[in-house]
Amino acid sequence: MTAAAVLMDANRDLWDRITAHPFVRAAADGTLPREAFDRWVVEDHYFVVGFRRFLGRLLELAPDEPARDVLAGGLAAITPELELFRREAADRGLDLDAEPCPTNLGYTAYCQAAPADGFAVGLTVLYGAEQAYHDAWAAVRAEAGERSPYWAFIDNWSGQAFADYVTDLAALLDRVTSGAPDAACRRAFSRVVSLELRFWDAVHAGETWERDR
Ligand code: MP5
Repeated sequence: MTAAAVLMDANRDLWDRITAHPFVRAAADGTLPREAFDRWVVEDHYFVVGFRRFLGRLLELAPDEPARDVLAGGLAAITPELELFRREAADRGLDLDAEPCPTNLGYTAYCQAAPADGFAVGLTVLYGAEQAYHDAWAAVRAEAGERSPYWAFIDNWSGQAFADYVTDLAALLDRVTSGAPDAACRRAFSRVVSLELRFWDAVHAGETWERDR
């Protein structure tokens, strides 16, 4: 079994809840309320801004040129992605400086902290987040067509280029863990799966910092 297969197998139940999440389903069948997608644009833009800084750190820790090639490819793809978010936010009149919700702040901060636990743990976090986004948007793509208002985003994470990148990340993870992710990697992957699910929950429900005292 590959490292990716070991990690996925251990988290299959939660993984299936990501791809069947009500936000993902509604984006696929065209019933997603406008405010929900607006929320996602602002929250995910925040996540990607933080994720780019995380990727930069991971690139610095990479053990060799083949690893740096894969990570540098991912880093390069983020600029056009951020431009897509900026255009969408401008079209929708959204404020990208809005405060992220607690779950998003926590997830983004977790990604940025992960490289402190070493390259293998950081790469596990990267692979988990990218595979989760690929699978979620591939589930949207399976139902929604090119005429979906979300097509640019759907294609960004479910197209061939991104699928190849995720495959390369899985192969790199297999190499650096010798096919057997250690306890720290397994824990990092489980956290990412839970945080992905909570991210969709938060964006769908409109989580805020307000709380009952
Ligand atoms: C990604 C993302 C993928 N944009 N948002 C979440 C919540 N998880 C994963 O990262 P990228 O950099 O957009 O490929």
